[in-house]
Order: sequence, then structure tokens, then C-alpha cells
Amino acid sequence: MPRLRKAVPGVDAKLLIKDAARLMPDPARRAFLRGAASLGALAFLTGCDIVDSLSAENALRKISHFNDGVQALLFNPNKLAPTYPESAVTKPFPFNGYYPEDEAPEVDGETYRFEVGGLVENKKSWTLDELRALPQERQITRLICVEGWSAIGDWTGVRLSEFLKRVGADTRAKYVWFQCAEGYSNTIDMPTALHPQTQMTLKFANEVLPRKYGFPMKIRMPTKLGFKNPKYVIAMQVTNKDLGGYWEDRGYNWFSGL
Ligand SMILES: Nc1nc2c(c(=O)[nH]1)N[C@H]1C(S)=C(S)[C@@H](COP(=O)(O)O)O[C@H]1N2
Ligand SMILES: [Mo]
Repeated sequence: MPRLRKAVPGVDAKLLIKDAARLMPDPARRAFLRGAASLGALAFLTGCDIVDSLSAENALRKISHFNDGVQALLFNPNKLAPTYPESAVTKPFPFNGYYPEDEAPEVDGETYRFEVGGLVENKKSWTLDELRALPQERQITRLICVEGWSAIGDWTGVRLSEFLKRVGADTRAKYVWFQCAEGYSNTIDMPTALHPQTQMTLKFANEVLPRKYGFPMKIRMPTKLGFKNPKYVIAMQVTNKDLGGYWEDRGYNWFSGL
């Protein structure tokens, strides 16, 4: 997606940046003003291409919904996203998809096979029980959707970096691509795939991951916006080719880091 380089009709860039900074919580505001305070950076943060006053408004609206300084991560990819106590979990945790909840895919856990391909030594496919037998970790983190809501969730599963090690993935490759049961897909960069909080999630609130949140497996990454967190994941490829994704192909900001 082309980033903004020149003046935008109807948008006073300086004012817009000032407004955006005012809406940001610290430490993100300080980091933003210190370094990348530009329309390009604002577009990058919000996933909005700023092409007119309407999209500028939209970018401001999104910034105003960013909470807790998680987006400061953008300025330091090695940083951990904030974690929360169990009491902070949002109830009910929202469902989101490009279709209503009752149309969410119903994957059969018995016949489920997670297909692993691309630049890996071991291209075997994994049953749900095999994934459950791997070391599990729990994280209570915030999911932020570009549509302007965020919620704190409680996810348990396998660290993706641990899984990549087990399947002998070439971690010098650029990307990891995920395919979902209903046709959704996603590409993430390798540093995000290897981030310690990027998880192959099998449980929500200590229960088997419900259908609405992506049964049998979703990829959870608190350092990326919600749409970069694929649910109903059935296949993965380690690749040097950017294979895109559902929203990425429709113009969303590719990186969408927080
Ligand atoms: N397979 C699949 N994964 C998906 C989506 C989807 O429509 N299909 N929507 C994405 C978006 S935009 C968001 S905000 C989160 C929502 O996750 P939740 O339903 O657990 O809140 O899932 C992401 N992953
Ligand atoms: Mo989203």
C-alpha cells in the first residue's frame, strides 16, 4: 500500500500530528514526538492511508482508542506487550470476523490436521492432541482492532518460536503465512513470529478455545493489531515470498504493529 509522501488536500499535516500526539498516552507520545512524528508514521500506526480530511479524522479516531501505551512497541520490537491480571479480562470477550458469529467456521477437532510446509525440515501435519502435548504458556494481553475497540483476553498455547524450532523452520526466512478454515489468511514477518509473546493458542480462559475465538487454533500476537491474529488456522508456511492476507490484500497496512 503506498505510504504518504506529499501534501494532502484539506489536511494540515502539522496540526494533525499535534492532535494525534495529544491523543496518545505516554510513553508512546514521547516516542512518537522524539522520532517518527510524520504523516507516514501516523498512517503506519493506524493502518489508515491518509489521503484526505476524512481519512485523517479516521486515523485520529483510531489513535484515540489506543490504550495503555502498547503501541510504543512499534518503536522497540524487542519489547514485551503489557500483561494484565485475570480480573482485567473483558467479559464477554468480543467476537469479530468479516461475517456474523453464527457463520464462523465449525472445524472438527477429531479430523483436524495442522499442515506445516514451506522452508521447514519436518513437513508433517499435526493433530490437536499432538499440539496439546507441547509445552503450554498463558498470556493475558490486550487485543486491539482497527475498527476502534480493544479487549483483554486470556490465551493459552504453544510459543510459536518453540514450534518453529521443533519443525526445523529456516528462521532466516522472511515470512510466515497462515491459512484459515474459512479462507482468511495472513502473512507475518519472521521477527514477529519469533517474538516471545507470539502464541499458537489452544485455550481461552483455561477452556478449550471456543468456536467464536478460532477453534481449534489461532495465532495470538499482542504486538500486532487484531486482524493480524488469524483464527481457525489449518496451515502454515515458512516462506521468503509475501503471500499477503485477507485484509492486507484489501489495502490494510501490512505491518500493523502496535
Ligand atoms: N480466520 C479469521 N481470523 C480472524 C478474523 C476473521 O475474520 N477470520 N478477523 C480478525 C480480526 S479483524 C480481529 S479484530 C480478530 C478478532 O478476534 P476475536 O473474534 O477473538 O475477538 O480476529 C482476526 N482473525
Ligand atoms: Mo479487527
